[in-house]
Amino acid sequence: MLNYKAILDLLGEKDRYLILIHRNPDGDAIGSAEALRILLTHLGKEAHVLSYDPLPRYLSFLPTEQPLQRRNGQDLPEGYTYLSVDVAEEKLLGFSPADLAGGVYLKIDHHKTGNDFATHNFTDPTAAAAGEIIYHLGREAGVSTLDFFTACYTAIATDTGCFRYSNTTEETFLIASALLKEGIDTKMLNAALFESKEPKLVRANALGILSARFYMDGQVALLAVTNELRQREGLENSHLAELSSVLREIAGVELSVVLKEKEDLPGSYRISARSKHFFDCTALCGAFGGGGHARAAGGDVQASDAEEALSMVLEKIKEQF
Ligand SMILES: [Mn+2]
Repeated sequence: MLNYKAILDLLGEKDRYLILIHRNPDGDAIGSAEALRILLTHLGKEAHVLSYDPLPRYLSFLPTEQPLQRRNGQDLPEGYTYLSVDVAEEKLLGFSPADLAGGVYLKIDHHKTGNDFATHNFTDPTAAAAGEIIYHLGREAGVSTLDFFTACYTAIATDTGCFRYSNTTEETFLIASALLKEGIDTKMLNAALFESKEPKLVRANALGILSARFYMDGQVALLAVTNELRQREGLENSHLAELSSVLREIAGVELSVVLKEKEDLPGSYRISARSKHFFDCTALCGAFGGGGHARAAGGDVQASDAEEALSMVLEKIKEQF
């Protein structure tokens, strides 16, 4: 198993890097990738973040350099070594293996499930966010800029739901304390990350709460978002990001599952599962070819319509609950 020093040695061996993140990037994806980019620049390397999807607007305040995106199917820039952060499985990159000449050199992740798709792989499932790992790497490398600490905070605060979710550990608070000592502006950051919701996202949350179905004495909340609903309401993926955690916030709900029909693949639904205390979301999502964390996981289900998709998932929940 690699340690921080060994990872820095590996990073020392190449000169030009592209940092890959997962599709529909969240605060940990962009925060940890931006922090790693700053770290690599500190080491004298050339580095850029490369994202398949655009950043959600609420995160656009963060990067000091906006991520690269492939335009109109053109080839990716040549001569770079690929790294990935916060990506559990290769298919979440969006880019195909054929796109990524030479493959991924180093994978840094914190998901409990996933596969070692890179030449070198470092996964710490005890880290609340990939940003915790990059924070330690940065300390080891002597990075001390405010931009670096701000990116780390964004990663950690978002993946822990502002230090509320069960992945939050003593270590998480110790890092957060150190970041505050470094002078990051938590007032500005928390307002930008948690109190700057787009009206459409709030509307999607409201619609979700009103149309969710509850089972097993209210312990299970299920919701399907169809392409028809998306079009009618003009909702983008980023507007649907909070649905599963919003449903989990309801008293008595142990498990919330949201099925989102894929815009580019009608009849295929992305499963987003969240649990509060005990239900293992990786087991549920594992039954649908996915994975993640015990309290938050994802998968995919194919069905002829939303009703069928919901009943397939509900059946599996009843087996496992
Ligand atoms: Mn993460």
